[in-house]
Amino acid sequence: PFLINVLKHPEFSSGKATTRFIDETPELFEYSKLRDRGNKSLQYIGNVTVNGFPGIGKVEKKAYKKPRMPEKLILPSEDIVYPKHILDSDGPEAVAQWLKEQNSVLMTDTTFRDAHQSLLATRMRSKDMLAIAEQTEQAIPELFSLEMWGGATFDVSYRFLTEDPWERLRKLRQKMPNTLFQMLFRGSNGVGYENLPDNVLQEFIRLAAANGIDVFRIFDSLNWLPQMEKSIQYVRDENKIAETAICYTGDLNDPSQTKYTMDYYKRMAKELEAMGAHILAIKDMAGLLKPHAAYRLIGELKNTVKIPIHLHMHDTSGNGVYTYGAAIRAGVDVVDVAQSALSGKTSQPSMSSLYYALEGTFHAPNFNIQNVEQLNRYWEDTRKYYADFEEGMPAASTEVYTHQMPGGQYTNLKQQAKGVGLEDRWDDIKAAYTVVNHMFGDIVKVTPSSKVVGDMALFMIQNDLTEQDIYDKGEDIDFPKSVVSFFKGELGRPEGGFPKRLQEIVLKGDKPLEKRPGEYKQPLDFEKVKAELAEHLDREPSMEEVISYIMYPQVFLDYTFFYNMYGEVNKFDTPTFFYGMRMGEQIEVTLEKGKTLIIKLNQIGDPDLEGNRTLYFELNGQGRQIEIQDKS
Ligand code: 3PY
Ligand code: ZN
Repeated sequence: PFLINVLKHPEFSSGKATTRFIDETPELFEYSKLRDRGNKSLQYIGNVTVNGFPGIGKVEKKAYKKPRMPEKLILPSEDIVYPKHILDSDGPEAVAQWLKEQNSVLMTDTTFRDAHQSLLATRMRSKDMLAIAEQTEQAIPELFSLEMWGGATFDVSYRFLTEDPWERLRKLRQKMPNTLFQMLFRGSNGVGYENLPDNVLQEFIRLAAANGIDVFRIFDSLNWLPQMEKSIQYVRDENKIAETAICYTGDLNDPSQTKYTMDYYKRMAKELEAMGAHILAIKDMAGLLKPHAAYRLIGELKNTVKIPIHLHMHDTSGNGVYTYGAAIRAGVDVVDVAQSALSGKTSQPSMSSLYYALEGTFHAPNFNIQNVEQLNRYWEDTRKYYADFEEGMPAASTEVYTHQMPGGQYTNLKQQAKGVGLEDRWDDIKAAYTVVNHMFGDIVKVTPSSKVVGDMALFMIQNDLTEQDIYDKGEDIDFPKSVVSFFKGELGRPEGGFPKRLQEIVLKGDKPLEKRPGEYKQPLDFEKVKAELAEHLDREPSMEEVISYIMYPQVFLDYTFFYNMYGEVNKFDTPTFFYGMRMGEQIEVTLEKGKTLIIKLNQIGDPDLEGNRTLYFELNGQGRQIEIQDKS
């Protein structure tokens, strides 16, 4: 098609064209580029229409209503104070000081990160966030921050959504210039599952800050402080907010609790403050903090440290708002909530429920509830797109107090179990999870330590092994890689050390690390990696791409391969992205301002002998046929 355009071009046919003709006539390239983009889009739609989306399979596309948008937002008053402005002008300490001066409890909205990670297998697409981003900033300018990056969203966006997470960050930043952006950072594991060299952590934090992150919630999956120290320093070096988290586990008020006691939390809080934390977070990733324990914990911590306290929890048990109420009475400064439509169960408690629970009280949060109800309608409608990823629990479940599984892991482990045909053994897997936690010495369970416990639980059920079998036959057992790595000390050290006997069984004579894993790692040579990646990409990569490739080499390469094949699939509306098109349907895809593809699917042919089907499309009015292999 490109050559045909050249031949038809008036300058070419008049004989005036020179060898520089092609260089000097860019509209030909534009035209051929748009055609190419159109073809790639049809390939994607054709494929997902015929073969379905990974993890969902072939499902008939439903007719969705366009999500309701806010229509009557009360806009922020002129004198509103945005913590983002305080950070940018006066630095992180000033934000911490400002937080402590507020009577109203502040809120972090997790809808764009943890809420969908914990309810919808992290599958929320940027397009659905961007569509409501500006209105979110207008509707709730009183937010402390918006959690919208990090945790599992980083690799999932490459892996399953063919989206660049950096682009998500930059685009949201453009639409929400006045809101503090918060991310979840897994200490020495960055946004991955394994220890990274220190210079990689540093470069990642530098880039995240440069692209728009303001608040870094740093945690370690075993609450081991040496794994957090470097990250805290790197965030401070960027003049951003280092929010350091203590992961909450067990039950503070249980008289038999010997490890995770009030003294334990107080000691950690003091050490984190001394390391330079601007804010202390209590990260209750499973939702185990009961109301009376919350009152006690927050009250005592307020008397222990000077920095403000931010409470994060999951509403798995259904007690979330009650726990928040107690924590707020004890003086907590910020709590994490989600828009109602994406709240509750394994997600965070609802922002609006909390509003009504506290209405009229001294610490009541300050925001316009009618604005929030309007945002919520958008999320009610948008959540429907993701119905096929709703693998979670159907209602609140107090079993979490027994198995202690983090909200973000629940759906993932269930998927993992399904993947190995153990879906029917879910109750047994939960029970094994409890047993494994006990065998490991009652550890903090959060990514990636929670994955180790989950892998081991699944492994025991899969191989019909009891706890006793592990001790009796352990020498002959090939343990999952993550379990070996844990006992080797590659995630750091759990409180109270490793259970010696099990460690010996798992390591089979290998010696555990004596120091922080990062100390064994050489700084990575970025120039070398960059050159390697340039070979793969056939162009100079950005530093963001280099760092993504370092953390997720195969995932990143698969993403670029897929992107080259199908183009900007992030521009499709979500139902089309997951379900393709119905026969006779017409959609519009805006690639950029002034460049819209109008796509109509007229017919799907029967498969030929090789299983190929021809799909008959119209692309901007012109007939197009695409051949797709039917893999069913
Ligand atoms: C993550 O690390 O992704 C988490 O959400 C941990 O709670
Ligand atoms: Zn969480």
